[in-house]
Amino acid sequence: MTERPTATTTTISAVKNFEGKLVRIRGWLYNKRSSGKILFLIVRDGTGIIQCVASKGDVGEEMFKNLDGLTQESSLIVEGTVHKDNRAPGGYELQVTSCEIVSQAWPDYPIALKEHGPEFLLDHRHLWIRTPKQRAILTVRAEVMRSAREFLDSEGFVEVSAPVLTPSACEGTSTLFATEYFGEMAYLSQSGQLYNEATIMALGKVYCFGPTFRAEKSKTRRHLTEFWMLEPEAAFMTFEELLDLEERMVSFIVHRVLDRCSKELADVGRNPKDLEDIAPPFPRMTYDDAVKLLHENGFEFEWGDDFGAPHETFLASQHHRPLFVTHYPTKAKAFYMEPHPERPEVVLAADLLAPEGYGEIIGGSQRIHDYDLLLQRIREHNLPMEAYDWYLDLRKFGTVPHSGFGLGIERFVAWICHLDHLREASPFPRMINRIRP
Ligand code: NSS
Repeated sequence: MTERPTATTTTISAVKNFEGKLVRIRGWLYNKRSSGKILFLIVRDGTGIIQCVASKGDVGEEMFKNLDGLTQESSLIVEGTVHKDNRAPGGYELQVTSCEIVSQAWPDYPIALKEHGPEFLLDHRHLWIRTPKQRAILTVRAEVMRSAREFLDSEGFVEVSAPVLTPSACEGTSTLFATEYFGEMAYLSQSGQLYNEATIMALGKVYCFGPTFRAEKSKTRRHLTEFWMLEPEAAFMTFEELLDLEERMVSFIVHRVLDRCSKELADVGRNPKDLEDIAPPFPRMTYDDAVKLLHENGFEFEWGDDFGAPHETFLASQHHRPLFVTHYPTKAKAFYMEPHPERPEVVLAADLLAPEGYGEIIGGSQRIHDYDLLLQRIREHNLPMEAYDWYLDLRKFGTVPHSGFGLGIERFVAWICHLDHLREASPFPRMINRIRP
C-alpha cells in the first residue's frame, strides 16, 4: 500500500509556493457553482480567494452531496492539490481530495452576492467586512498604521499613549462627548495633543496613536464621531520642519502601501499610477492666496472663515500631490496655535489637503510656548482655567518652541483606497445616527 502524502496547512495567499503539492486551506465558502459532476467551491480565508474543484470521483459520493448542499459562508477545511491556472482568480486552483465541513451556515446569509444599499450594509457591518473589497480596505488600513509607526520609530519618535478620558477640550467645546466621572465631568479625548506637549518635554520626539472622538452634529462623507488619529509632536521643531516631516511621512506611507498592498489596491479599484507621484516636496499655498484663488474662480468666501468641503476640493484639485494650505486666520483656528511673528492675525498652522476631493487629511501647527499668551488665549476661548493648569505648567518649566500634527487614519485610507465615504475606512464606523453593530 502506498502511503498518502500529508497535506501542509497554508493560506490562500501562499499556495503559489506549493504547486503540485497537497495543501490544507481553512476558510469559508464564498460562492459555489456546479456543472453536474464537478463542483467549483470559491473559498476565502482572509488572505485571498481560491477556486476549489471537487469531483465525485475524487471526494466520494457522500462528500460530494454534502459539498453540493453547502450554504454561503459555511466554514470548511479543504485538502487538495495546487494547480497553476491562469484563468482562475489568483492564478491557482485546488483539486480537492477531501473536505471537512466545520459548520454549515444557516441558509439565510444576509449579504447575498448582489448589490445592497449602504444602510443595509452598515446594519450588517459585522458580516459586510467579509467581502473582498472590505477585506482589502482593512488590510490597507493596517499597512497605513504599521508603516506610519515604522516611519516615526525610524525617525527617533517614541510612542507614548495619551488618555482617552480627559478633563478638558483640545479642539473646541462644541464637539465634546461628556460623561460622568465619579461625580466630576469627563470628556472623551478629541486629540492627544495636549498630553504630547507634556511628554515631549520628557522624551523629545513623541507620538500618540489611538481613537479620538468628536460629537460631530453634521452628517458628511468626511466625518465620523470616533476615528483614529496619529499625532507626532517634537520639542524644538519649527513650523518649516513640521511641514517637511509631514510630507516625508505621507510619501513614505503611500509608497509602503504601493509596495505591499498591490492586490488590495486592485481589489478596491485604485489605480496605483494615481499614487506613484506622491513624493516631497508638496505644493504650498498660504490661506491668503487660497482665498484669492477661490475669488478668482467665482467662490463666495470671506477672509477669516474656515474652508468647507467644496473649497478644499477645488484648491486640492489643482495638484496631483497633497497641498499644504498655511497661515490660517488666528480666529478660525484652535487656541494653542503660535501666531505668525509679524502678522498675529494668522497662525503658524497648516492643513494638508489630499487631491481628488478628499480634503483635509492632516491638521498641524507650531504651538504657543509663551505662558502669558497661552493664558490669554485660554481666557479668550472661554475655556475653564482649572482644567488647563497642568498644561500651563509646561510653559512655566523649561518651555521651548514646539510643533506637531494629527493625521486622521480614516481620511487617509479613504483617499488611498478612493472611497466615496469615510465609513468604509473604519472597521465599525460610528456616526451621528449609528452606534451599531
Ligand atoms: O482637529 S484636527 O484638525 N487637529 C487636531 O486635532 C490636532 N489637535 C492634532 C494635533 O496637532 N496633534 O484633526 C486632525 C485630523 C484632521 O486633519 C482629519 O484628518 C482628522 O483628524 N479628523 C477627522 N477624521 C474623521 N472624522 C472627524 N470627525 C475628524 N475630525 C478630524
